[in-house]
Amino acid sequence: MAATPRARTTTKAAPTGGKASAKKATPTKRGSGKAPVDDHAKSASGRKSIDDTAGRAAAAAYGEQVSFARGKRPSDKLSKAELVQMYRTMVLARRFEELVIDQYREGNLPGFVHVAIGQEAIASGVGHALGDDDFIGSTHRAHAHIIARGSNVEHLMAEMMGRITGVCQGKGGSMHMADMSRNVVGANGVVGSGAPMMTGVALAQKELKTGNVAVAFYGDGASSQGNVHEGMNLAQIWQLPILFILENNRYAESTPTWQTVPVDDLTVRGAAFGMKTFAVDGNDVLAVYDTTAVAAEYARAGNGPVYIVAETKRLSGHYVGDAEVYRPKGEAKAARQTDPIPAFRAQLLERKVPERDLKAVEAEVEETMERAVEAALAADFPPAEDAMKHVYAEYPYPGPVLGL
Ligand SMILES: Cc1ncc(C[n+]2csc(CCOP(=O)(O)OP(=O)(O)O)c2C)c(N)n1
Ligand SMILES: [Mg+2]
Repeated sequence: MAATPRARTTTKAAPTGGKASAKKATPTKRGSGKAPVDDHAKSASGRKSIDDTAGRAAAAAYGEQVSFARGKRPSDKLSKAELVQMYRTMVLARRFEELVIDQYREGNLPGFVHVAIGQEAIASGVGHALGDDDFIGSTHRAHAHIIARGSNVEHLMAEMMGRITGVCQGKGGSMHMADMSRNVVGANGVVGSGAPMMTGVALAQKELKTGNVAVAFYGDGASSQGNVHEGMNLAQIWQLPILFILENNRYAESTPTWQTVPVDDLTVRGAAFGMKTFAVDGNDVLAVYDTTAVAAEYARAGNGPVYIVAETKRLSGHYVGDAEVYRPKGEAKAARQTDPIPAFRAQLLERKVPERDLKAVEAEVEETMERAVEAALAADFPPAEDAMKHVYAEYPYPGPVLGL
């Protein structure tokens, strides 16, 4: 995986969050980073008993989109090669998960699997805006996040299949894979637990003065979990270098968000902690990149945490095998119109990236993934006598521990 650009931009986010006087976001045109209109508003307006006017007012002040003067977006500095790498990350994550679905159906992949098809722009935009030494903590839907950190897809696929060549020697599987060689502290089966976990990682970065930031991904469902609120609260109290990135796909399993969250605009949850908060179109990879770059620079400079709400759509079921009977008619088809991969491909062509370069990337990803599946299928399972190894940390820990 090619190196990602290190986004230590000096571009200022405007306006600054947390001020009631904050100016609303300006961009409106396509690709400008404006978060999409809430297409679930109809469902949400069916809720009569909760008046969220106050929440909306607060969100108007806090949930800004980052706006930039002409030519000042961090992504303006990306070379064509870097843009193509961002595209490759998205295509790689998509193909990885398509093959995961195939292998699951073939019976080669045990456990319970969640894919993030449709959400790749968030993974790629965040992954490419971070530095190599930054940390991420993910969720039960982690593959794309980890791939965007540059983890080896052969080892990830082997992990999915419980093989000894896996990134955790086949003992983690989809929901518990970690890759400390890429500062991936872990996927997580316990919804919301990435927030307090990464708050701890961020505390370590602050104490050790590493200059690194921690990123905690979580979903709209997780945003109601107590542990998320505890993590955000402590991070703000201690002014830690952490980005809380909420991927708002508007479902928790089969339950639409409007049935479980009493506010329509989730940015208000950052406002509750007085936290700098951004809203972004999570299907626009460059907008995600820009927002993350600004947020990471802010947190890295010691200004405290940033909360980012990225609107997106899950184009697959909650888990592989989900019949999705809970989806309103036509929703899945409509969602496919906003698929971030063809959208970014079109944007690259508009920016005069030659189509042959994109085709070459697509072919290379295909080959890479075919090889990864073959290698995983050919690898051994870990020996039974290793079952109790690596359950508890061994001291002295062989490292690496948080970059020490
Ligand atoms: C603490 C905990 N509660 C419940 C679950 C069951 N569960 C797994 S995924 C999920 C939905 C999470 O929704 P969201 O946070 O929006 O993430 P998404 O699945 O949309 O990516 C739930 C409730 C769990 N794994 N852990
Ligand atoms: Mg969700």
